[in-house]
Amino acid sequence: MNEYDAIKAKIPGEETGIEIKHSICAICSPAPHCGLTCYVKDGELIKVDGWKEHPDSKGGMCTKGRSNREWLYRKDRILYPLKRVGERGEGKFERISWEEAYDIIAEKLNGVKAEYGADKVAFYSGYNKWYRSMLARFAHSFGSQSYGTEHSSCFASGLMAWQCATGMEMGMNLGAKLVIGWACNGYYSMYKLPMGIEMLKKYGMKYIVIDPKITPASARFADLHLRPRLGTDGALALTMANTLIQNGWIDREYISKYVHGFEEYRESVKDYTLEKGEELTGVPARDIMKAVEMIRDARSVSITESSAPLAHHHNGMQNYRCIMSLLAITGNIDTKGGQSPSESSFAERSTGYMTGEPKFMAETYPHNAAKAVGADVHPLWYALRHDMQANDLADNILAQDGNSIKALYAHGMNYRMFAEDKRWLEAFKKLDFFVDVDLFMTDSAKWADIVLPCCTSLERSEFKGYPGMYIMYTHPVVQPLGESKRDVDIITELANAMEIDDELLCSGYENCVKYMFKDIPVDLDDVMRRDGEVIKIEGIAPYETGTMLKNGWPTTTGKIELKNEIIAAHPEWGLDALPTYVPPINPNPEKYPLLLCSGARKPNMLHSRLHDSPWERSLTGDPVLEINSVDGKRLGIESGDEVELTTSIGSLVFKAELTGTVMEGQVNVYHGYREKDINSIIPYKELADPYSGYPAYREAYCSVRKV
Ligand SMILES: Nc1nc2c(c(=O)[nH]1)N[C@H]1C(S)=C(S)[C@@H](COP(=O)(O)OP(=O)(O)OC[C@H]3O[C@@H](n4cnc5c(=O)[nH]c(N)nc54)[C@H](O)[C@@H]3O)O[C@H]1N2
Ligand SMILES: Nc1nc2c(c(=O)[nH]1)N[C@H]1C(S)=C(S)[C@@H](COP(=O)(O)OP(=O)(O)OC[C@H]3O[C@@H](n4cnc5c(=O)[nH]c(N)nc54)[C@H](O)[C@@H]3O)O[C@H]1N2
Ligand SMILES: [Mo]
Repeated sequence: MNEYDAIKAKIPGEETGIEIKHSICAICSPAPHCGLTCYVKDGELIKVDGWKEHPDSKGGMCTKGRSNREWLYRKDRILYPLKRVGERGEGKFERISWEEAYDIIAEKLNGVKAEYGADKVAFYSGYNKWYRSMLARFAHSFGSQSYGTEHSSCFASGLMAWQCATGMEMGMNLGAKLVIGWACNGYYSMYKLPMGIEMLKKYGMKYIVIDPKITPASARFADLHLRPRLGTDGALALTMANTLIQNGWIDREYISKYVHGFEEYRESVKDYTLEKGEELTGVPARDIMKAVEMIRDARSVSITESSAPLAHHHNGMQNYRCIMSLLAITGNIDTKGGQSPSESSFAERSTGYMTGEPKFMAETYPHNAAKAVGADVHPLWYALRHDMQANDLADNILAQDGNSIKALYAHGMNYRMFAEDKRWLEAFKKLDFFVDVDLFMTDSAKWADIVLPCCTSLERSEFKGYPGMYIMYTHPVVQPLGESKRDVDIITELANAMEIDDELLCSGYENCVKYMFKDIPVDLDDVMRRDGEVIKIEGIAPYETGTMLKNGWPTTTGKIELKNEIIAAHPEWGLDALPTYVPPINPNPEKYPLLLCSGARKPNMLHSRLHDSPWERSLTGDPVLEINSVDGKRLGIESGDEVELTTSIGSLVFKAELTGTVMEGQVNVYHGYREKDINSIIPYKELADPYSGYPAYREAYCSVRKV
């Protein structure tokens, strides 16, 4: 018996002094937030495990979850409020009290408001989701529309595509007979998804993988694996659509009843023959046909939602619309087994019950203030999201004109998540004032004037909803380290110090959540008392398939729009109202013959988060550049060689790894490494998606040579 099993065998037992408590892992955010069983001795977390009784994660846990103890006690945790004493970026700070920190921030932000207007302060959140409703309301009640998040690069583009089609958020349906894993490798990015699919495949579900890379998903359960060149998915989808239409394998009745713009769409796709599809995507025509036949033969079809890989392209949002239009013409939206409505109900998770969170965030929105940053550059983003496209913030600051943001208040700012990220360091220098709230003294926090310490999910109380009508309220497993506080308390206390005219916000997180839940049949005081329990909310009827089809969609026409009427009404935007395809842009094909995909997920790492956790880092390994063996040989490169990767804005040196999993003509690099910061050489503006404003992290053209 090893030491841990020996301790476990004794639990529960007074002689060990070990307490068992439950919490959630917030390293991935918002989903899956797996339940944790925590072992605590003398106030210290000694071990975490999966929480078997948790209705959503059921004891499951990945290595990232396993590293929660290391994450909690990381050496670079910020323990006290800090004030900059050196130059910006130098990382020299002195400890101050919370009162002093709030006084300084209140004076500075209210000062910018008095001198330049509230709209000259931007509010930003990185990947974390749980406090966002409070941060958004804080920005709005202060008077600024420029509240933005990591959604500027993640998730919202797909949502915008659905907003164009159905006016609302939609989700994959695992009840489908055929699921298309379109740019999805859940084994690395969301371990519960492949577990479900493996089970459903035993009952006859068919699965198509569409991914240039060979992945565990393509190897383990693809009945068919199509490998388009990066960013050509739109052309593939339109070819499939045209083939379905030409052969009459579409649902005419469904289209005539529920779909708007079919005739124009049909006309626009008619040149996408199988031959043209093969030429544009590299997928053999016979394989495209096989996929089309599988769609024809399936009683129901659903497609995985893509937050990132499909969206991170110049034609990202449109590619996504092209893909989802396949479901509209085959009658697979809001029908049994088809894509179904899946609105985020609380803290960006779809739970089955709809809270008043959107109202809470929107009701103090300053409609008369200057438009959010990015509204002029990415008007569709602004029309559908109404907030800041954070990718445009650096250039807005650097412009130093009458529209430039003067102060930035951020929770979890990580400048390296943005393409062409060096712009941000220049922009930080130009700001009058910058506050960052983080767990760790990150390379971005070093540029702030005031750095505030927040605490982890293990040190805080938080409401969390799960699919299946669940709700829970966590209790701290250990006391917050140093003087760190919950993000939501920092926002509340600051709102009070700034004398923000918003009584509800100033009354604190628990009151705000009660307000959001006021129409839900659950007693939140009772939920708060029940430590370590996940509670099922009774008395809400689940969504009935077909309701939206029957009642009409929240689009201009009330139908599923193949032709989007919001875009059609704004010809000055220069955007297509139909789902259209534009190939990846190559500024110089001779100089840059290879396509670069940066950021496909890897187990054991999450964005910038775990590279400084020694155990996780040991599992992750050092940065490499993956290149197809044929290309490698042609370029005289062996595995382990140093190679220089060059894009139109810069170069980085990597160790090469020759592989058969990456397609010829492409290379793959992982993001998140500070020492090989791939976003420092990915151009932003010239490749950005004009619809969503997303960077093309997955289709920058490049060259590779041995050094
Ligand atoms: N090249 C390339 N770039 C990418 C991507 C890609 O695929 N390729 N993916 C994009 C996508 S999809 C995403 S989602 C983004 C993610 O990018 P980011 O939003 O930058 O994500 P993280 O680095 O995980 O987290 C940001 C910060 O939040 C801090 N943090 C962690 N927990 C808390 C907390 O509870 N409170 C506070 N206040 N801070 C906390 C972390 O320490 C970190 O400094 O990256 C994008 N960038
Ligand atoms: N371990 C781990 N898990 C994570 C994260 C993490 O950083 N680490 N991040 C989380 C976040 S914020 C997100 S957004 C999700 C993303 O999770 P996923 O949506 O699964 O995204 P990726 O793993 O980036 O990409 C999935 C596959 O898409 C393929 N792909 C890339 N570009 C294209 C393309 O143009 N066309 C097609 N057809 N395929 C393409 C890649 O080769 C890859 O195999 O993961 C979440 N889960
Ligand atoms: Mo993401």
